[in-house]
Amino acid sequence: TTMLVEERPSSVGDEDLDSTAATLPSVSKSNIECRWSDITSYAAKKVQSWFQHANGNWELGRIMSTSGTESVISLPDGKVLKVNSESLIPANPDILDGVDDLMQLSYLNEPSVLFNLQYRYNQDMIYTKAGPVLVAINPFKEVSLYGNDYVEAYKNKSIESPHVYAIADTAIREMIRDEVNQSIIISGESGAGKTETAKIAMQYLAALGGGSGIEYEILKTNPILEAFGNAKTLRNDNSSRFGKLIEIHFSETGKISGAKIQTFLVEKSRVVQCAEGERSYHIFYQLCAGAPRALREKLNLKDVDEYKYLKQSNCYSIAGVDDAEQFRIVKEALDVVHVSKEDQENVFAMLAAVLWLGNVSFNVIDNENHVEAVADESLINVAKLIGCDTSELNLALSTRKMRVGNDNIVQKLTLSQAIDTRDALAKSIYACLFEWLVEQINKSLAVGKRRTGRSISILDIYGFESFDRNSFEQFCINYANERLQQHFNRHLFKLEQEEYIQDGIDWAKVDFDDNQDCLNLFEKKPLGLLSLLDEESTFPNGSDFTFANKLKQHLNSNPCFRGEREKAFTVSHFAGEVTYDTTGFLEKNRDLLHLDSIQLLSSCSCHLPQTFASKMFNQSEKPVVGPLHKAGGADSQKLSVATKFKGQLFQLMQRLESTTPHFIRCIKPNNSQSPGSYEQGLVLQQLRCCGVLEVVRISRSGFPTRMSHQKFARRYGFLLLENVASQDPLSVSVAILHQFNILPEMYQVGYTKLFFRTGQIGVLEDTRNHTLHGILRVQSCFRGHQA
Ligand code: AD9
Ligand code: MG
Repeated sequence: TTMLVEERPSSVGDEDLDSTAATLPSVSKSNIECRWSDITSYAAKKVQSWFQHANGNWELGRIMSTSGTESVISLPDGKVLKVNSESLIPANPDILDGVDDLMQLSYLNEPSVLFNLQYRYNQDMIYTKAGPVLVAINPFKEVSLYGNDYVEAYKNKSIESPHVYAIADTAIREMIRDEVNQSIIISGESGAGKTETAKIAMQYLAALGGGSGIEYEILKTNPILEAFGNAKTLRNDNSSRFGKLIEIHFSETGKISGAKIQTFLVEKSRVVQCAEGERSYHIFYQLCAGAPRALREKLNLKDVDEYKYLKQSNCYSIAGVDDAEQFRIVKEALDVVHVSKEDQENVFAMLAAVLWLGNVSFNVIDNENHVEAVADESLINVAKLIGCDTSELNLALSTRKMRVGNDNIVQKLTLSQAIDTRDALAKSIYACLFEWLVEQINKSLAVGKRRTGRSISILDIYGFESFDRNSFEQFCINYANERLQQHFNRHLFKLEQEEYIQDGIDWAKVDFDDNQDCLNLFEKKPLGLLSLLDEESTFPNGSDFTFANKLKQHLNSNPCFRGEREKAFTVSHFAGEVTYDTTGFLEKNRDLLHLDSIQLLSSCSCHLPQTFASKMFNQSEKPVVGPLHKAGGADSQKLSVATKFKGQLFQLMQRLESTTPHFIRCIKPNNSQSPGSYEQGLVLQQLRCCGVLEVVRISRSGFPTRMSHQKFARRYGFLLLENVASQDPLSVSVAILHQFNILPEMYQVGYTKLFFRTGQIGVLEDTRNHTLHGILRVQSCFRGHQA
């Protein structure tokens, strides 16, 4: 019998008959193409179709009959409905349920994609490929997909299912094979799982490239950065309030040799104000809960509810989190990255200073509402902690030195001005502390002077945000996402294009719309959103209102822009329209710290503030010439926040541009951070926003399936009904295409390969499988007879 199996029918002439026979289900599963051209023929086959309920959810139904524009469908619960045929969307055959790459779906419509992801999610298969992109759906519970066994399995390639480990593994291999730096770019909205995904990728890289011990330090940066840069928000108990790029360096032998962290735009405003139910940065609560007695006494620490900055949001703890224990973990991590005990204490002193600053209050001293700080415990503590006199501190908080013409004058501040000055000081101390920490970590992780190796960068940046009310923070975040999206599009498009050009394909047919128009709206000079914002920010009399008017005046003809009532405007982002309220834009963009505060910090005796003060001076674009203080204007000519951010983004893009990118898109399946709940509408909105459907669309508009002329002719040649005169693979291929009536727009013939649109190969594959089945059946009958 063995002999007989090996005896292949000569007409097949296929090199992989045996393997095909063994894997029939998976071959047909990946390639079946449904070519029913109209709903009538669906009905004939009682095919499955998507039906949308009034609440927006999709359900799978079976078409029972169709007449005219109406169809009768039956739903799983037994209900039978008469619906408009046009409202039905074709569903994939059962055999495609839960495929691990969305590209394998015959129908890539929204409900099919949603259902496929849900089908997998219900079985804890949280990872799915969407062509070149990995989609990760947050499980909100522990899933047993990680750890040493899994690392080993992905390393040995004994598991193939989509995973962050697989992405990290590909990155390492390609880095070594191609000698090109790699990047893993993680995006998704708040709470979708970006930071966790980044950590999972880091774990894999550390496991494979470990050995020197530096990988341990790299992993320990996570608890530190999370303590200082994450906070509980309404969306995520551990929300990152900064963007992060970590570049992990490898030696020539593939071992980790060091790392470098770059951070982007930390949300400073959270230090002085946060919404009800949210928290400020974790580290404040950790310090208050976990500081040992000696430290408490030294810093005069109180309980969290005695600090106004922490008290205002009415939320002190996070379910399931022990802040005191976290404090211990952070201190240990600081030890690991070589922050000395002395510096650690300085850091804690600065945190305490920020907390006490929030408690500083003011007394009105005259009838023009001018104020003076109350010389109470808080003022005394702040002065002690930052190392200055209470009187100096009081002056810095309640007056402003100005230069008018040639005269120096001292202006007294009103209550609201003094509060702003106090808060600006607190925000600056915190932001500088954060920057200083990142610097220390980088020193500890520094790659040796011989930078011969290669690197893998992991980007964990805030995702696209669209709230009821969107402010300057969303404006910056969404601009960043617009830039990232362009990188994403360009890259995926470019790859395709290169292969088409190489094979002589008319790639102009692959139409593609990018988001250049929206980026231009932001970046064009002088009439773009960023330029106009900066211009208005330098005008002494500029206000949010004049800014909004200026936008309307100059940008209303731009198709991506729409002026709104009052002080608002709308931008058409790639992920949807967002309306921004300009309130606070100018102030946040100027981000002024008055020179008095800078001088105060540079003169005080504590070691850290001096480092900060020099940082603040360094932020100046150029040496400040002429009068330092302009009445009502900027105190120092430092870069605006938006301009600085734009510069950072350009640098980031340049760095990413020189790497081979791997994209991971995280999805949040529900808004309650709870396991097992998959809200279709929410998932769909994110798939649209983060461009997953777009990628699938791009891939569809391209020709993702490729096969050489030889392989194609070998694989399907035996299906030809008529003999082809010439036996060259190209002629055979063309004859096959004609026989199966594959439409001309569905394929392209290249010099060496045939290129097909998604799913086109399916019909051929299906027929081939049927024919092979038939042949095998005949064979086994034959075998039976012999026996
Ligand atoms: V934000 O933009 O920083 O607000 P992220 O970073 O996208 O957000 P994060 O990684 O913090 O979200 O995930 C939120 C929570 O989801 C985590 O705290 C975990 O409780 C949960 N999560 C995310 N990914 C996983 C996972 N792979 N396994 C288990 C997860 N839990
Ligand atoms: Mg995060």
